[in-house]
Amino acid sequence: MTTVTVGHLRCEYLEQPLGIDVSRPRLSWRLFGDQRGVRQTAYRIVAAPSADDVAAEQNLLWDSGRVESDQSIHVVYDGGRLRSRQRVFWRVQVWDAHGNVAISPIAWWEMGLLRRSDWSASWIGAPLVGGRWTTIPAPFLRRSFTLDAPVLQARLYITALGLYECTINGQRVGQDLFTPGWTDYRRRVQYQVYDVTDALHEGENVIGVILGDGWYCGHVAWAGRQNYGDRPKLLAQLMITHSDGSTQTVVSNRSWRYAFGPILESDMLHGESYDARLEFPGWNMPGFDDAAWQPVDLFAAPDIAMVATRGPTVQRHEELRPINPPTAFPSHQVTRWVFDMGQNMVGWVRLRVQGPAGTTVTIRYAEALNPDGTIYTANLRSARATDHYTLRGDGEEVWEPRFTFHGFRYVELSGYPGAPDIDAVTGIVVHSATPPTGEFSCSDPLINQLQHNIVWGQKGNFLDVPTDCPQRDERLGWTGDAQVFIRTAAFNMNVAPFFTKWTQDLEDAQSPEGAYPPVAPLAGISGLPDGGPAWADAGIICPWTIYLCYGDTRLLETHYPSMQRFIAYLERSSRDFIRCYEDYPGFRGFGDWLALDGSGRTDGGTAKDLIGTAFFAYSARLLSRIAAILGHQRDATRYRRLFERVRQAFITRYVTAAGRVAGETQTGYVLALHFDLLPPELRSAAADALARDIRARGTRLATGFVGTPYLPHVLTDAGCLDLAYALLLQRTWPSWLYPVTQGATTIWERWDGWTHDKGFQDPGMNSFNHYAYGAIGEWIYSTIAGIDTDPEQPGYRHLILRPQPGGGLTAARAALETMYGRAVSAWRIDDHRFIWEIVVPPNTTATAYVPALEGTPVQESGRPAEESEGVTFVHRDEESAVYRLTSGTYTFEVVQR
Ligand code: RAM
Repeated sequence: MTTVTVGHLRCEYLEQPLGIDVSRPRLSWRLFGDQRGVRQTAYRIVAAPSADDVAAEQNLLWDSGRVESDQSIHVVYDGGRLRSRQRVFWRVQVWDAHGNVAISPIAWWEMGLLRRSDWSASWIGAPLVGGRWTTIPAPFLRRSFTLDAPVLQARLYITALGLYECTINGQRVGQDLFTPGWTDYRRRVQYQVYDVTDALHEGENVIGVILGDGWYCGHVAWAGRQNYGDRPKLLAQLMITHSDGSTQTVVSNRSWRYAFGPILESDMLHGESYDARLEFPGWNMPGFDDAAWQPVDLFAAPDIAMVATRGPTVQRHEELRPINPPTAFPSHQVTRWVFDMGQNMVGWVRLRVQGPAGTTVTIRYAEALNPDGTIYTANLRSARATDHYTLRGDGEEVWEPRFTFHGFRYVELSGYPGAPDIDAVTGIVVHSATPPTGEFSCSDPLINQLQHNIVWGQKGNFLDVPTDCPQRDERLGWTGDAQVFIRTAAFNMNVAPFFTKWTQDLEDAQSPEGAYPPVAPLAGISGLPDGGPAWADAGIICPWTIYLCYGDTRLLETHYPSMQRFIAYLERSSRDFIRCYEDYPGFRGFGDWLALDGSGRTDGGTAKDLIGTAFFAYSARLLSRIAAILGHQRDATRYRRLFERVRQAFITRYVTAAGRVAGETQTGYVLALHFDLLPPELRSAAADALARDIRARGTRLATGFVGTPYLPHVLTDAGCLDLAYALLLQRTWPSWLYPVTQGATTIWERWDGWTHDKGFQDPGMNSFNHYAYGAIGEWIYSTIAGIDTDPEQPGYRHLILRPQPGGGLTAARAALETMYGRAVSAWRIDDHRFIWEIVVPPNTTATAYVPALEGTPVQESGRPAEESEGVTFVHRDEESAVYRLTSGTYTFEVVQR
């Protein structure tokens, strides 16, 4: 007897999303069943205005009918046109290959405000204070209103230019931080939707909002304040349906009042200052007398797109306790107390303090310590990263900032009344709510710590946009960094909605000529319209990677015209297919950023035109594949030809007849090999040259941001698995494990951010939380543990399971929550036996490469593999026995000689 169930219903990747604006949302579900070979053969979706209608199959907005198909993700809603605020209920029925039928529970999604005319609210705020470089107090806004009848349902549609925190009757609305999120506010702003039915009651109610500067008018990088606008503004629309069917709308308008209160300044980079003596108790509750508050200013509606929130919002996640009581650094003026959170984290601390009114506690944040144990802040550049709290003086006070964040491991308190104990500070970790999907561990604790550091680098830098770093005056959506790390990110967490939002930021930032910028959202700081090779190419690589990992064709479709403009721009701006040629008048790129062989500077390393041409070829080839996937055959052929031409230009210009690549840098070889830019007969000579260079450096890499991510893959594909492992296991710098041996808890920006002989690198650019080099994570998952997807059947529809043990590891295990369910690959070497446990998610298949020397028998769950249910023998070579698997759990075993 086999059974199968269906559930885990998702709409646009989300569980019951409230307020989406996708006119044809995509629906996904999962099949569940323990037995092998769970496979959907048909489905039927019904959608209706209520759950009862769905159950009774009446009043349907959509009935897909029975569709003979194994598709269970991204099925496009094809029913009646969706209106603003409409909630759609749906369920799916599936048939499997054994004739089982299953029906899912009922789920829903709800539409947001689809038209501009749905908004009757006005933009409001406080009068202008502050200028380009002066931080300002946060306005508190309130409005009291009366409800005459019980509330059946209420929705709050809300956004700001700046940041907002909203309360209704004193209760915070939602869990989201830094809303409405960062977009290029000159073009687009997101709004959020909340179900606030339970927060309202008959009688007097109060909506209270605090506005922060955020990215809109606070400091962004080194550019000063007011990059998008001069002061924060609010737009809020509360739409209430009473139980008698009547409706009432409360909107932001002239009737609101404001006051400046306890938040004296709040800035993303510099921190927050709060004077608790200036609080107005009860300001956001009914019964408060706001006679002393002033009427708000009204602003014209900006001419920008108002869109529903696409990506995950930032939320609070774990809380960290310092690992030791604080160390005191007394001086004649003040005692500084330094706490170690034990982890380089992003967020802030919750302060606990008791003392006389008017006492100010200063909180500073740092990633590292000076040799004397005081905090090291030189690398924060102009970011003050300091919070101030001034006490009310009425017993224990607990405080957290609202509109700032810091990247830190160490916290310094000064001005603290008395001696703080270990619980005076608690670390609050915040990041975009990208659900964890991957786990990796192995028999080497240093690699496990590396994986931990990669994950923490991701947490700290996925803060609404993918940022380079979270601590200094930068924190920008650097395109190159994002491109380099995206594949690793997609193992660790579900980043599909996160990048759906950010690829739009990237398109918004595209220049009229078609160039993609170095940072997105654009913040007017770089002055560069073109990010250059490996940075600008994020515009193609990122959507492509989301397609690979989540089967998301729509993202490709959405950005296809933009990608075409980019390739056209490259065609126009290159000379004889050489991109960023030597006397190119535009920006030639960042080179192999931070490589230790001089790349990125003019005096050595991998040439910028070589990198440019290699990425031109790669992007053209990806676009050719994308065109084919989208059914644009003519385009596919055209981009394929373009790739061939650029490839030929690369060979002519950079490759010798002996397989040497110009400059003979590691990154030069890596790009030529990885992007298939060599005549086939020269590949092994090139790989040999690469391997020789690595060995000549004492088994060390010399690659920067551009070459490093591909390096281990190139070595593995060239048959140099041992060398790839040796590089990974290298403990002296430059290497991934050197920082680990020095106690790092995140990935460093530089291979030599700190070394035992030189100390700290140049404080002008030395982040200890920069995920780019964490891109090794991709190799760790796909090669050590051996989980990968098949580009021909993306989204892990067909898994490639191919662990390649080495480096003396005796075990490795990875699990990945795919769109179809959980995949696992866990191997161990036990008494000369290789034992490999696999889970293939329902409705998928896998190709498993069992590492077995020729002639060695392979067992699966105790019997010869080829006789096992769900296992089909494919072929054997000297290294592995290859099987095709249906879904289910398997244990392979093979004796190793
Ligand atoms: C640095 C950023 C980023 C990198 C650029 C080129 O300032 O930190 O990591 O992409 O420069």
